Amino acid sequence: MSAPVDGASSERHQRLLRSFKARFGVDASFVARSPGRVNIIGEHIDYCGFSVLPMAVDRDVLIAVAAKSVAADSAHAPTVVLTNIDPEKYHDATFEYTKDSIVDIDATKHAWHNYFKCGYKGILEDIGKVPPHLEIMIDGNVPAGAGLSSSSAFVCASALSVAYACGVTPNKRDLTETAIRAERYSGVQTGGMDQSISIMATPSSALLIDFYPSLNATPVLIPPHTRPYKFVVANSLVTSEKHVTAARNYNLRVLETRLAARLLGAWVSAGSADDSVAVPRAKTLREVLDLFLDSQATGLAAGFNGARVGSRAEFINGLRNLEAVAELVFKDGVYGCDDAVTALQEKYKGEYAAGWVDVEKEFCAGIGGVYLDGGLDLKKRVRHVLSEARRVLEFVEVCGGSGEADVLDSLGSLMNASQKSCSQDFNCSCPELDELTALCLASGAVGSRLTGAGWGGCTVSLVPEELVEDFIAKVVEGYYAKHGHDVKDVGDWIFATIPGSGALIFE
Ligand code: NG1
Ligand code: MG
Repeated sequence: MSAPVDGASSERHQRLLRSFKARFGVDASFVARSPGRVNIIGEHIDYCGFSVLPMAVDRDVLIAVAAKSVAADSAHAPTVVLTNIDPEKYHDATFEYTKDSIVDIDATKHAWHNYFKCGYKGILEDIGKVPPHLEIMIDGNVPAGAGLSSSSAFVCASALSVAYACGVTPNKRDLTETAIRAERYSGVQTGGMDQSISIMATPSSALLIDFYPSLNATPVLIPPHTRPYKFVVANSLVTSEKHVTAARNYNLRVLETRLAARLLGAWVSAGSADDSVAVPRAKTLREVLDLFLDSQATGLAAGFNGARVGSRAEFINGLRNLEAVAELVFKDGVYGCDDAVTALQEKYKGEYAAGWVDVEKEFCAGIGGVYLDGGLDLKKRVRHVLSEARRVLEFVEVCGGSGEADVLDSLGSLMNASQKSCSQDFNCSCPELDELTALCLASGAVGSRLTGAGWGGCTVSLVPEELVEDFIAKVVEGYYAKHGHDVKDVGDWIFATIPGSGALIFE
């Protein structure tokens, strides 16, 4: 078993191996790991098909594995014995492989091992192997429900560990695609950001992750040469368990943006000169944008000088124009081209609108039920998504710049604009996150925003390196002490981080 690269994780590594041996009486044959992530900018736009800019953190999920082959003539199905380094908090679980469904996952009853089952089911469907018996011990130190993607780190490490136990080492892209699909078995209509960064991260850089027209990852070096800086993560300590609140939060936003894309797409196509053109059903806002940029049919599209997107600058202008169009289409709640929303809102108001599926199965695929009692505010959601997609590209432009000018303030102001848009247009912040980001800016950060799904969880701040120590002291005093949290654990709540590596196997 090769020791991992840095001191801290090797102590934790050795502790896991010792606990594994004590529990199972044999040595683990390997350890899989996959990290959590911080999203620097690009929130709630991955499931809309737009690019995002996350980086891996040094918190991860470690999975120690021993595999025992199933005798060919054995009547027994392969089993999995799942244990955790903290057995009091996470009780053991055992389950069996079944030929037809591999393993059943009850998304309505959250259990800590559901995420392992997601990875197990997803990878075995894709590699088409019958697994050996598995003895597993898990040690995760990505804080749960904190917006650092503990769930995806868990699913990615699980899928990797099961593939490896079956003698398969999938390439990073295939493993990422599997993990994105697999996590949806947990009941959350996730985008693809978390799994992509967890698996494909490269040390010392963030990744620009594109989902359209296909999955692609480009390392982005955030310029240290202007002023040395750190990204500091600070947890609001408001736990937001997505699988619990999805029907009113996350999944509802997925539905709103999908509906918005549908209406924008229909509106644009409805303007087509040739009425016989079937209205293409746009699935993501990104495809709507391409519809605009490709289509010569509507006067509005002409406003985007109709050319196929060549440069980032043209694409950014296209986003700006589409923001203006969306303001027009979704003004004052009149949906421009389709009163489907009004009808649905009346029909399902206040109920658990599982009824969406009778609207159009393919349209709502994977959404499950959502509560419409909070109403649907498509104009604000679209304004956030399109402006956020533009901010990501502007952030990358600034990073790629010549480097003489001091760019930290430009990067910081893009992060601040993101926080404002998340809070005021996408309504995925909360009072504690609004308070904490404001305090971070008052304590020396040049930029500060919620990171991950929001509704709680962590913030990420861009802090000039010489101010980091003073910054942390001010936030500990002004937030954790003020709210009566016992500051002895503060190291787990607020920490400076640098981009870390992605999924790995240690033998
Ligand atoms: P969190 O909740 O921080 O793991 C979620 C989604 C991402 C993305 C962000 C918002 C899952 C597993 N992850 O991240 O795809 O949509 O919210 O940008 O649902
Ligand atoms: Mg998560």
